[in-house]
Amino acid sequence: MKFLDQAKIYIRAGSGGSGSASFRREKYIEFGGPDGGDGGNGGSVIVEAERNLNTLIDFRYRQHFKAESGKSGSKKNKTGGSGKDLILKVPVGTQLYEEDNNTLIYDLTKNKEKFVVATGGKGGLGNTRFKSSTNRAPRKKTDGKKGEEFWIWLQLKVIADAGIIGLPNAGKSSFLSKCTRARPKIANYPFTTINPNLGVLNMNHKEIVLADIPGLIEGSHKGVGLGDKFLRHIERCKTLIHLIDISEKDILGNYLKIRNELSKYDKNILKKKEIIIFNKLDLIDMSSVNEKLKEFKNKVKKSYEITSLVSNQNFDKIKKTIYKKCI
Ligand SMILES: Nc1nc2c(ncn2[C@@H]2O[C@H](COP(=O)(O)OP(=O)(O)O)[C@@H](O)[C@H]2O)c(=O)[nH]1
Ligand SMILES: [Mg+2]
Repeated sequence: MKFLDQAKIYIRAGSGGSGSASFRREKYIEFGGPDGGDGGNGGSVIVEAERNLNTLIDFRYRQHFKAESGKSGSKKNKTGGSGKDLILKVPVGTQLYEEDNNTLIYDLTKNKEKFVVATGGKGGLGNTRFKSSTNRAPRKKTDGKKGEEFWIWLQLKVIADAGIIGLPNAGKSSFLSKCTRARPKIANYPFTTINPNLGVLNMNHKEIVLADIPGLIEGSHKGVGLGDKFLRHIERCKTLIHLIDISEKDILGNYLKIRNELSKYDKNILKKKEIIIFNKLDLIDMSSVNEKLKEFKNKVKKSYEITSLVSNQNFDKIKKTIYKKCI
């Protein structure tokens, strides 16, 4: 499976460059003074959130990340160059944990947000710094400080205004691509989606971030199918868009199956705002649609929308509902 929503990496900030011990040598001056410059500071390791990324897969192939060290100082009081910072790009919603994978260091929740995880070491002092009235020719200089280094865990928990949930094949990915410019994989077999895809719905000058949460199935809280990996992403969505294929035999059962899975993972998820959408109206005749909806309405006293993603039926109305529940 390609999707990776946690990764352990080793980061090392650059060390400071050492100070220089040097003396001026000029042709007609017999004893030149000290002129050793300071070392440059080491580069830091900085983590930056990037909306266009949606997995931590890059961190599976590479585990060690090191920022550049500072350069040593040199004669003529030249300070060494600073080491370059290393910037690690991660998806928005990535949390940084200490090596125990339990103590939160930082939560990157906004696009372009940056956090310095490991600070580079300060550069050492050149011998010029140690000149005094009693010591005019100091040989003393100091080394740069070491940069910070340690293991950390990255954990991705997608943040979206609405998470699109439902059984495999309900039309979640199709729905995302209808609402936004995201282009998730769409196919007529379960589990085509293995990354939570994000898309932005633009309405009334507002941006609503939608996440296509891959197939939840019965037992997914126990790790069956791909589902449990993704349940954690739902935690941070404000609203749930629950898609149900109306052409399926037991639409009420299908609805309850997903709700049941959510509640087993975390009861609080059931308190989130909900938009129920019946999809694939084009596949069955109107009289059976009405019959099925009547039964559903009797048991679940909630409002719902109906559509066909093939014919775009009611789509403007659905977008307005999303806007109302998400903004
Ligand atoms: N006939 C019909 N097919 C649909 C509709 N919406 C989605 N599909 C098809 O159902 C299949 C599964 O859709 P997909 O978006 O991949 O479902 P997901 O597994 O929930 O992401 C694809 O073949 C879609 O083309 C619809 O309203 N009507
Ligand atoms: Mg899909």
